[in-house]
Amino acid sequence: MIFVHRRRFLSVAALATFTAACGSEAGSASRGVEKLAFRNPLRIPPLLQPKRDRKGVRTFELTMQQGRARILPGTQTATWGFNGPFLGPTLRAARGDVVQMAVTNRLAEAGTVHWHGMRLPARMDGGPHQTIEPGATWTPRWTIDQPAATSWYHPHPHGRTAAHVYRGLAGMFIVDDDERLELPSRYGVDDIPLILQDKRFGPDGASFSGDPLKGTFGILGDHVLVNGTYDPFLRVGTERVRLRILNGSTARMYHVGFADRRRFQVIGTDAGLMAAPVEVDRLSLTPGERAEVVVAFTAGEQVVLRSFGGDNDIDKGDLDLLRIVAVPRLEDSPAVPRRLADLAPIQPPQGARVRRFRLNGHDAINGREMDMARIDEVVPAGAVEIWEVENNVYAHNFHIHEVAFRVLDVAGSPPPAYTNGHKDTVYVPSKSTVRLAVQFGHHTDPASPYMYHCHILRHEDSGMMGQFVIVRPGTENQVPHTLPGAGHGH
Ligand SMILES: [Cu+2]
Repeated sequence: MIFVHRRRFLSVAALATFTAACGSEAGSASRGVEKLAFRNPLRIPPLLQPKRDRKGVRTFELTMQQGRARILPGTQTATWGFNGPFLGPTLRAARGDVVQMAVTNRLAEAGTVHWHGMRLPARMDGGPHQTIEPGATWTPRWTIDQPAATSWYHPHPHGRTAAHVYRGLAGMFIVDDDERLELPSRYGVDDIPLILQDKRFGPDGASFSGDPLKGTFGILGDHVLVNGTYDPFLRVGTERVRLRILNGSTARMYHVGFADRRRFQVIGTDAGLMAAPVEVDRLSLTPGERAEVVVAFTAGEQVVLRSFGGDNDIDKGDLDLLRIVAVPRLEDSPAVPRRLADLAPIQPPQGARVRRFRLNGHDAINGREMDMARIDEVVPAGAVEIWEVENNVYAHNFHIHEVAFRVLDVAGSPPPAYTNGHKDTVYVPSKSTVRLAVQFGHHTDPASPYMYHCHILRHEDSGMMGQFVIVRPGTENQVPHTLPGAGHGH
């Protein structure tokens, strides 16, 4: 009885806190984290059309800028965005395409843009070394060479990533390949991007509030925006809809499912389609992780997509995300194919190299803070290694640039079946070790590192990050472990 009473007390207290917080939003119609009114049509980020030159190179032009966005009713919020006030357009390219990005920085401070999930040369990766000064344009170019996937892009300036992402610099990057699968694939019609981001608003909603470098995790917001839309609904006109869900938050973990507990099919993980769909009623995403799912609807129904609360400190409370409204007559959709990708599991060879990474507190790995001038690991091109990530403290996750990995086990147990595809970011629960089979690429460059880090941005910015280079096999011992001119710290 005491337990029940205490829970009731907590929920009332939480509601009171929320109501007080909302009271400061002038004219706000916010209904609290549990009861959205679903008044606003979900914004679908526009597809950015690239310019094609005579050689077929596709150039995508992105400009980082400040702006003001209408998010809460009756007010404008100061934000940052790509090619607009808030968030960025969706990039889309196919395997084999030669793409060039022309990223112009119109902010008052230096930034970078990292292509999260892209397999590319380190100098094109947009990590903390590829700084774009105010007024400058950065033009990385590479050939898309990876399976179809839902990737994304966001800044990665060392010590400033949380601030840049929180203000709104993020967008989706869809990779296609020539697989002919009968999956929903009409962008914005039956193939819907969902970028989940939690925010706190300052007085009158004039800006986002909170310090992303404070506390254990930085900011855990009380409002969840989907594609930058507050209180959103989505009307669907097909029997099945594919959702590409990206956790673009700085710290929050979502346990995504439907209010009516309906089951749906997971078809893709971070790095692409799975071998076969996995049916679930819920899936978890920590910052930076993606999932592609297919959901079935019946004509005329309405259902709420929700994040269910958990006990991992970064996932407190149930949060409504989106109401989906099916029109009275739905277009037929083919069933989800039983086989999706021709996906060989990433298999470490006998005697594979094992590397161990201990996450320390909120700001170090293996006892060392990130140092821009230090190479921590040297990996031969094409290697498959076992990386063991140990976490003896509170919630963390782990992202490795450039690679695809398979989660071998979490605290000694197999991971949930729906994560059994290729990934680049993984949750590392408190007091556990996660083992990964990591497949490295073939772009060698002993002088340009890739990053691995916790994608809780408060931790990444504080130094829970390290650097590795990929080199020609046999040359590992010739690589200097300091980078001249890289500078230390941030
Ligand atoms: Cu962390």
